[in-house]
Amino acid sequence: MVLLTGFVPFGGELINPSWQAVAALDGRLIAGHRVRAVQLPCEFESAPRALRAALRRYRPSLVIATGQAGGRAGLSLERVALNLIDARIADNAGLQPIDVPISPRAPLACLSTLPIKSALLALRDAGIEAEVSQTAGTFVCNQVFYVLMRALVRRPEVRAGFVHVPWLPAQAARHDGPGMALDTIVRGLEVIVETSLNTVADACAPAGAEC
Ligand code: PCA
Repeated sequence: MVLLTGFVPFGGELINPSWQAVAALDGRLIAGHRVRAVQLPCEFESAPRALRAALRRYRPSLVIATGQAGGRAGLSLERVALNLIDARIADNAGLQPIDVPISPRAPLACLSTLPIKSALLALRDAGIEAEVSQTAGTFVCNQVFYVLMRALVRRPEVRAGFVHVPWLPAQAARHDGPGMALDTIVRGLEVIVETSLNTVADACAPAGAEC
């Protein structure tokens, strides 16, 4: 099966598009795989536990964790999970760790094992705005991404990664920033799941960035 995770609202928002989108895919059959959606708390202490419990419970063959990245215009296929927390705001439990590793003595970074380039091309073909992102930030999403990749380090056959999604239109209007319709986010995640299940070797296409 395919495990999708999304987050509860955080940072004063009333909704989190990541959860709304994966919840819409819960129970769906994609390329012969049943989709299960699990909601994660936006808390440094409990999110990794909830993720590990879901991995044990469902034994998925593909895992895509998702979260809200307000201010980004398209779906962000995250490339790198950093072993670092630097919380700009407190999490939903009131914790604000600054400059601490997620896992002491573990590697500084892990890379997504999703075929992010093939997914990028498939999203563009579907007319859905998307990019490969070189940073998932240093908050709870990056922590969950890092914990996910470490949990699967000895199971390379289980592909996993992280996708950030934009604000929904109503949130975007309040922030005067870019947004994306829920249907488009849902369709985009479906495209990423399909591509991840159907691709053996990732495409070779440029998606880097200059500074
Ligand atoms: N986005 C936050 C945490 C939860 C979410 O949906 C982040 O990008 O870290």
